[in-house]
Amino acid sequence: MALQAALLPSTLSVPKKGNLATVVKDTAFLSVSQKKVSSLSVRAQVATAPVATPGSSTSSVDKKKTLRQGVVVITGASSGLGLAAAKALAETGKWHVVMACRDFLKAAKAAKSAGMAEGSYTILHLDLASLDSVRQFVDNFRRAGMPLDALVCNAAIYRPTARTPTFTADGYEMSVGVNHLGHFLLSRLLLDDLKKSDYPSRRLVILGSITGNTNTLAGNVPPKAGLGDLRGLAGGLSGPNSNGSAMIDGAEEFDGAKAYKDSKICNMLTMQELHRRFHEDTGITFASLYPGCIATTGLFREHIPLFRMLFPPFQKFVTKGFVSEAESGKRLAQVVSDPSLTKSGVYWSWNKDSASFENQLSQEASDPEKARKLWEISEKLVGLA
Ligand code: NDP
Ligand code: PMR
Repeated sequence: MALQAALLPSTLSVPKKGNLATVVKDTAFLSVSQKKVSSLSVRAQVATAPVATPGSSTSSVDKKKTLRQGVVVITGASSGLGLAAAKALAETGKWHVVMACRDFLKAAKAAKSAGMAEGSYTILHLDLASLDSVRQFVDNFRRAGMPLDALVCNAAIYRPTARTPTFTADGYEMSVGVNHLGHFLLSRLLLDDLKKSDYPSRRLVILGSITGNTNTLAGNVPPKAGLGDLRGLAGGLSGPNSNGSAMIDGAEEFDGAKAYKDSKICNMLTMQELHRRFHEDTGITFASLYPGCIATTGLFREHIPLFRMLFPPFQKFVTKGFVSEAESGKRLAQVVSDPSLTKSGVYWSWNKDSASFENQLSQEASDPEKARKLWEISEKLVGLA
């Protein structure tokens, strides 16, 4: 069937996009943003314990509290879901969005053309394909003096046609390096900042996907996700002193589509491991989600043109799993800030009427032993252990 042939990963390859990263070093610019964060406050009902925050005050008359703006960091906010969620959150006036992006100019243009109000966001450079850049981002963020109330690990790359691996600055296979290892280090470092926040509901959100879950039809489209016994990751994922495999399961042959799906299992396992290790002590909400099939985003930029043409109508009219960028942005914004989604350790999804529900992960994506092992190996690879 022509449609199936077009939608299944092909062997054609498309040139990789160049990286036009610009590093933000201007601390004057950062301090302007900081001022904006603390000076803009939002009237809101606070149901939780009182918070002592800059810009907050209590009225003994109406028992209302002025809640300061929350600060949310969103990785990969220069396009697709990340940009749509950044816009949705910024528009409420309740959030200042830190857009953590590898391409400063692209992010600046994207924010402008999305109509985001000046002062509602700050762009900071982050290239998840470099662990040094992740550490530098954390330093820059801290120097900016903003609190951290929510972190969204959203950025990702998908290399469906790649038959040979490419590598991060640290020598790790690119999909796992960017989608999982970069975010793993970022989450671990920023956890301290989330702990320090006095915001009523602090959240750490990591994007998952249906295609990483083999308990779904979409998750059974080949190549299927599967981490095996993690021998490829433990073997260094082709980095320095690696055992040679660029696949997490240690497979000899590289498969770009599987590498992405594997990285999504890592994202969902990491969220649950964070929940087990830190939720009770810190009260931070850890969550993951499948936002729906946003078939029009840049995620598919490396796929063949025929796929990019047929995928949106296929998802709209055949699977009916299609969701617009704007709608997916609202869903992610909900996971960041909706008072009814405070439960930790949940993988959220939405039904046809766009109502959220707690979804079931596949056996592998919810295996606590695998999550622990993944955590320990990842710690070593990012230099935390
Ligand atoms: P996009 O390609 O539109 O967005 C991905 C973002 O990640 C871009 O902003 C991109 O930056 C950024 N990025 C890529 N590499 C790096 C890097 N090395 N450092 C920093 N940022 C980087 O894709 P989507 O919006 O579709 O994807 C967003 C998330 O949603 C992903 O986690 C994806 O797995 C998930 N998801 C998507 C689905 C879909 O149907 N699209 C379905 C399920 C989950 P740049 O703009 O510079 O390229
Ligand atoms: Mg899938 C039954 C529903 C369904 C849903 C919700 C998705 C979502 N897909 C479904 C079914 C199918 N897909 C079927 C039956 C086929 C065979 C024709 C199919 C094919 C297919 C391909 C080739 N689908 C894909 C691809 C991709 O390259 C995308 C991918 O795997 O990216 C990793 C993809 C996706 N399908 C989805 C979603 C959400 C994706 C992409 C994004 C992601 O998981 O992040």
